[in-house]
Amino acid sequence: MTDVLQPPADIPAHDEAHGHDEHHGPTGILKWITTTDHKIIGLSYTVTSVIMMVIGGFFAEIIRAQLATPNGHLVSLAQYNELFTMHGSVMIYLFVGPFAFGALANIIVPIQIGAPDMAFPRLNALSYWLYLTGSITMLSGFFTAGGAANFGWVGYAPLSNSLNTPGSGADLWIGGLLLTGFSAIFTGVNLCATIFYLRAPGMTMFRMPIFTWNLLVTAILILLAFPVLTAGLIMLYADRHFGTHIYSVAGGGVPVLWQHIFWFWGHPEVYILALPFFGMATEIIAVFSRKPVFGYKGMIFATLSIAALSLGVWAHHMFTTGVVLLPFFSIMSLLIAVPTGIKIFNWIGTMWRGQVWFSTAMLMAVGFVVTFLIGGLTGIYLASPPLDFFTHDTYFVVAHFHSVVMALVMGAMGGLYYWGPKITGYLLNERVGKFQFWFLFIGTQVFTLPQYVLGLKGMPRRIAIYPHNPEWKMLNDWSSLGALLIGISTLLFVANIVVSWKKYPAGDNPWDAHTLEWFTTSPPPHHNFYRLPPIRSERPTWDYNHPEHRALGHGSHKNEVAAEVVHKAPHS
Ligand code: HEM
Ligand SMILES: [Cu+2]
Repeated sequence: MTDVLQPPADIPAHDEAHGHDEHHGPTGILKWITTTDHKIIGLSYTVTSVIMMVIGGFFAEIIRAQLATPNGHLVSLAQYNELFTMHGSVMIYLFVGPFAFGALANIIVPIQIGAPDMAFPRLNALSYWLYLTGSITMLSGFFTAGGAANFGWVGYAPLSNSLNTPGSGADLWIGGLLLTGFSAIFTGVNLCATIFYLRAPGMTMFRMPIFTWNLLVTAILILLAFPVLTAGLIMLYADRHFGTHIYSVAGGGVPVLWQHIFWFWGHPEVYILALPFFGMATEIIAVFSRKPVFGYKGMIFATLSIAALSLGVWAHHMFTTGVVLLPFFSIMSLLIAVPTGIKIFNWIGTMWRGQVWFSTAMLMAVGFVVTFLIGGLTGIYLASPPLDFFTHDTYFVVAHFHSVVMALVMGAMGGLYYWGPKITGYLLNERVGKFQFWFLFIGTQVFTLPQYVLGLKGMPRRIAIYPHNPEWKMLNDWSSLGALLIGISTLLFVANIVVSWKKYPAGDNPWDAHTLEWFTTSPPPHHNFYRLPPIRSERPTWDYNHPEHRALGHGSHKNEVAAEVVHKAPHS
């Protein structure tokens, strides 16, 4: 058998075609608006979501500046409510999610499984445009007379009804969420269809890269969770404008129903946000330890059980409401620690006795694991009702979820350093990258660790001033300093893009990586591949480049014949 699948005669050989776009049609801005190429859509997602991160981060810096003194006057109390609401909303709804399953997944999943594009390229384009318009809709609340939404990113009833929050900023928040919600649902459909139906010959389910596996599970969670939020938002809108009383006691409704609906989406959402980065960290750690993933199947089953459990823990956000079964939701929440622990051990196992190369991407991945571990361990405390009663609505909670979400920021940066060169064709500067990492990592701990103590001392969340507790100032100052360091890390990232602009050509496979996206060119051609290597394990590119190591891979050699087929784009 041949070692490389040769292109059929009608596909140009890889060198001649490199750099040319064989796709006919509009150019420039029209090309961008009409494109259905998953890589260009993914790049649009990347740029938009990173801008959202900068906007959300800007709000955060204002919040931290306000809290640096006990009686700050930087913003009014009303503006403060808008700021923390929109900070949380922008970060969760408009940055992390779209970055994970819109940007990274869109660009990487089809290439990792040897597909020419997503299964439904036009639906994919629609997802992006819904996301962009939804984001603009939500942010436009700032330009209305009453200001942006101000009831927290969770929009609890009855605070969010038309009596307590009359303005149109709240309606724009609901409208923006409906649009981005549909965007996410369509992406979920697309990812499932792509992964189930467009895998290249030889790419069996248990040879799929862990990143793709995690995105499959993420997509299924999206399909289970997001429609519930969408329904809840429509009911909220009806309560506000059509005279229904679904969430209001006055008309016989139940306010706490909103919390059930919101968190039935909201807790799986935590894993919708995190699983893509788990997958990404798994790949980066394996590549930069120059070893296969330790416990490949164990990782997959851990992901599946995390996803299953995550659907049954929503009421751990509602322990203090008094209307949920505490032991059940507590035990279910604690159980999630088991598969998560398996992952942590597998990551350590992957690095164990490997030749570890601490590139920026690897530092970000390890920073992700360490910081997520801090967030996960403090989550175990919160999953215990008596301890949660003590810390509910304090800065302990703010600290817990910022350990988690700042880990995701490190994950996002790891993804950009690792996969960015594949899609742009150029590497980022490693020295600036390492500075960025250390500012981000140290900044994160300086920002969150004092907040745990503040929470135990009783500082409530969502307060703009604390004039009667000047003793909280010192820890708040540390936290604000951490926020400043994080802000500097973001500036270093922007600076790195500027100084590295088209400077360091990446080549096809700068990291000597494992999976199919590293077999094709950087950036890949219009339909991703001119040829594919035989797929005999979950590391086809590595197998191809290191024939001497092939026996170390997973999977058997039984299906070699299947890989003989040339994978060809179905349409053009
Ligand atoms: C520079 C980094 C960040 C800083 C300095 C920061 C700061 C803050 C602060 C001080 C609060 C508490 C506001 C209050 O309760 O009065 C807050 C709330 C929040 N943050 Fe962040 N944050 C950062 C990054 C993130 C990221 C990356 C995410 C999510 C991906 C995020 C999500 C949230 C959410 C959901 C809330 C709760 C908002 C609410 O209470 O309604 N933050 N942030
Ligand atoms: Cu939760």
